[in-house]
Amino acid sequence: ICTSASHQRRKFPEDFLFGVSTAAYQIEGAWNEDGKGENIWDYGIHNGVGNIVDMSNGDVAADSYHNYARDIEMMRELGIDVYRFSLSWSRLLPSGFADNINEAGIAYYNRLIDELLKYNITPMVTLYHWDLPQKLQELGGFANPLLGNWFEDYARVVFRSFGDRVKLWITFNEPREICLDGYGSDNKAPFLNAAGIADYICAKHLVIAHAKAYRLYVNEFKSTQKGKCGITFGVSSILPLTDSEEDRLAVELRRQGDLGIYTNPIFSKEGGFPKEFAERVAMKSSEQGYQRSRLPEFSDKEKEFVRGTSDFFGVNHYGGSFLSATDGIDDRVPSLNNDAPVAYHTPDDWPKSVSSWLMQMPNSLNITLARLHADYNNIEFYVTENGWSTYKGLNDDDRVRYFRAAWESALDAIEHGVNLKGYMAWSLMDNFEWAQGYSERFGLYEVDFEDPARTRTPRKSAFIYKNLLKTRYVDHDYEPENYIMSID
Ligand code: GBH
Repeated sequence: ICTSASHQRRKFPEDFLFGVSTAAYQIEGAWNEDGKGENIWDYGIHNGVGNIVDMSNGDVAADSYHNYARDIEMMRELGIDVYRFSLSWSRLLPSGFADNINEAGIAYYNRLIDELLKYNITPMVTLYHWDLPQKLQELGGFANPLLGNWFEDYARVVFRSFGDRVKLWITFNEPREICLDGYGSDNKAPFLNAAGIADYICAKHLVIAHAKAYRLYVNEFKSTQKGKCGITFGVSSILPLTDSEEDRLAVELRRQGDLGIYTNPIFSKEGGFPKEFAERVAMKSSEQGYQRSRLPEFSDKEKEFVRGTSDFFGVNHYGGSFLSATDGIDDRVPSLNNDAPVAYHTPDDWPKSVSSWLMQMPNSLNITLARLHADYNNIEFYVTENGWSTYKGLNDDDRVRYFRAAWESALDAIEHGVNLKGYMAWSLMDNFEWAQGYSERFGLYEVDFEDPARTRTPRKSAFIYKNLLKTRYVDHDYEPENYIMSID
């Protein structure tokens, strides 16, 4: 049993990488500058397809296209080791295809990468954080089986342009959110809302696209560039509400539908979609009158092609809940909720963020990592996002409370034997929070979105994170002396 006193002196390993995360559409702005093409968020919001709570968009966002030097100054203030950011596909390839490479886009990311390296900050680069070129969406996007070829061609341009300096690659950020939120609902671009069908088609094409990029890296770049290529999933802690067999089975089936359909093809021994979930969707589809399962199949050749194609497992973790079995009759037909129905429960005493979905579950990061470690043993993990939302304001004590608990939980996971290599806070600064616009803030630094200069100011949590990075243990009593930030 660890008392809180002994917790205080548990240190993160010397080679553990600390960082911060961002994503292109959420911070860059400059949506149509210097030859950038339109992406699905530009298109969806400008044409009134997407529903953003505050009617905002990412046209300017934190304007990091112009403010990247200040962003890097903030990273130096914090003392981070690694910066995870994403590339805008349509800034590099305006049509989505590699026929026309936008040199200004290449130059922007060169400036960013070179400035990071100048200060010994390691870039970790995500190729896709939700902003597909609109031209490719018009061809079906992730519903088109050729998506894998388009992604491979894009990845080749990226590896060739930046791989001499970038050694940590992530193909996709959060497959489930891409497919379930973008194709199976109208919460995210392309706002397709074809539940129980398009989300499953997307899942198959996405993992194949991931594997194509990974194999391209291995075959054409890895021996000279010597980097690693992985993928990042959004993983919540989901636990059965009771120890009844029904609750336990309902959670396991749902876990397959939420996560396993993306992770199993890549990380499991047998490959392909998880068996029980595939059987369930096949059965439901037949009951519903479909001539074949709504969940596509993998051929043996495809299974082989996708299996084992990741050097590490990226985890975006925020929170969790208790799940119970339910009959699903209130859900849309077809849908994931109907195929694998569950009801969500969160105790009243869990602290609430300002995001409806995000509550502070005790020891949640360790619960998530321990389970993944058990399922996919010997894999290297990075926590590629972890964070808490507030309204604007610099005194973010509840973010501090959340982070301290998460860091203790990360230390628990390391103690437990999880091969955790690094941790990245979401986010460096406030940004365009997708359907929530600018109404919810995740930043260590506040951004003034009314100010044309998009001034950034450190929150209390920034000082606390800085202290963690300096001491490498969680000091629960630490209070910043003054609120003046500087580069040490
Ligand atoms: C991350 O996803 C994203 O990678 C990042 O871009 C984002 O800014 C960050 O979260 C904070 O939100 O509205 O009830 O349907 C986190 C996982 C899963 C959280 C989907 C929001 C929507 C819940 N996300 N979820 S709901």
